[in-house]
Amino acid sequence: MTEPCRTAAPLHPASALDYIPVPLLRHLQLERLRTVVRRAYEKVELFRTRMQERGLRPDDIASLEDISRLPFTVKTDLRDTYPFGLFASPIEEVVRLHASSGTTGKPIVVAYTREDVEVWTNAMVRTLASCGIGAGDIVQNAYGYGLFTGGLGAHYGAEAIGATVIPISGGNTDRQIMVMKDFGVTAICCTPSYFVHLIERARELGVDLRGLALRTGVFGAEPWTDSMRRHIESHSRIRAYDIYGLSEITGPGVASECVCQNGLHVFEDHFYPEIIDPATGEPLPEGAEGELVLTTLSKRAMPILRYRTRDITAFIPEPCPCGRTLRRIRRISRRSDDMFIIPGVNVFPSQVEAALLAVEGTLPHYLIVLTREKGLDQMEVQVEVTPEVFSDKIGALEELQARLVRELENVLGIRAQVRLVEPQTIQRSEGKAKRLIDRRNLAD
Ligand code: DLL
Repeated sequence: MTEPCRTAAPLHPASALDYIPVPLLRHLQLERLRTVVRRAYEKVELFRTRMQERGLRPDDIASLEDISRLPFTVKTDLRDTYPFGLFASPIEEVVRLHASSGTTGKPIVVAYTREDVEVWTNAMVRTLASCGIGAGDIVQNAYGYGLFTGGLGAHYGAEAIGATVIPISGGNTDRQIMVMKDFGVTAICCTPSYFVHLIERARELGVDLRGLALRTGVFGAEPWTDSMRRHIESHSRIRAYDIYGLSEITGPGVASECVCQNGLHVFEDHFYPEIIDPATGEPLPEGAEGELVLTTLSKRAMPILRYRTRDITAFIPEPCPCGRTLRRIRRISRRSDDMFIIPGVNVFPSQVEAALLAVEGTLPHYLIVLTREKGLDQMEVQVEVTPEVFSDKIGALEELQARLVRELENVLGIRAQVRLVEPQTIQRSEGKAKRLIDRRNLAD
């Protein structure tokens, strides 16, 4: 943390729970855990069978530590029970469905009762409040509306907090910029990569975001780095906050940064977090990096026990200067399944991003392309350079390329090829950015 964090705007009443004394929180969590385990056991065959296989009955969960006796749930469990197999409520009580497409095959479907939507809204109100948003803010919601949880999740939260919501959804970038300017937008919700695109398009249209009323960005749904945050903040003069969530657990609203911008507070009264060793499944000591596992404590339509998110993070043991008692997790910079292996070395796209942004003259638009030539894996990093560098002499480009190769080698320990490309060459996304193309199987 480079600067002391400011005090938050007047608190929304829903945020009171963010400051709950820890013993009370643990008590509440245990009560809710026992209820949700019972519900999962009684209503969902998969959970009942898994618990029975372990000789476990709901009453065996007598303390929070007992959570580690429960079986994990993984993404394929949601696929295998597609579409409604994990529902714990009859369809008459389900008021909403969302779905997440995933990379292959059928999507996973998630369900909400009216109470579930209320809990989700409460978590989103607390998310937005912790980013300093409240009544009087004009919120441009550029997360996609539809089966993706980002749009409606942020919408319900922003409306409930009393802000004015513009449900513009993703895409149509020129119109986004017009609305932002003409309506006096003060806060925007979208993916960080889309906001980078907005900055760039605004500049092309002769609009400097630094001169607008915009002051807050609520960014999530994909990994991003602190270097990316610095890029965003300096090009738009906003405070860029990181928010985290996933459809399986609720959508956005699982965890959020506060004004300190140093770790995300988990809304632990609704979502119980654990960090485990992804290889052994064992809980890790406080502060160690591992896979985040989440249990829904309040969900009715689709309770999920010990969901393995594949997202890699760590608890931050120290209390947060903002005064919230909710535990913090570090920014999620990677997923255990977005790692790729290049002869003997494990690489995460976020490491590539950090290396690229450490070198001046590049833009945060990049693509990693993996190929296999004569049985050997090749990694090429395509990165856009600023218009200034691009129009410079060839020598400058070559020097930049050499610097990038060195920086990547420093960070990754391997030599990658770097291809500098003109601004606007790499495809922009309206939602989650695609950073990796793996052509190794095709190229064999
Ligand atoms: O992305 C929900 C969401 C919407 C979160 C808007 C934040 C803002 P899914 O489409 O199910 O749900 O994708 C969930 O996205 O497991 C992470 O791998 C990744 N992810 C979400 N937020 C972050 C973040 C929504 N702040 C998956 N940093 C998760 C890094 C994130 N990764």
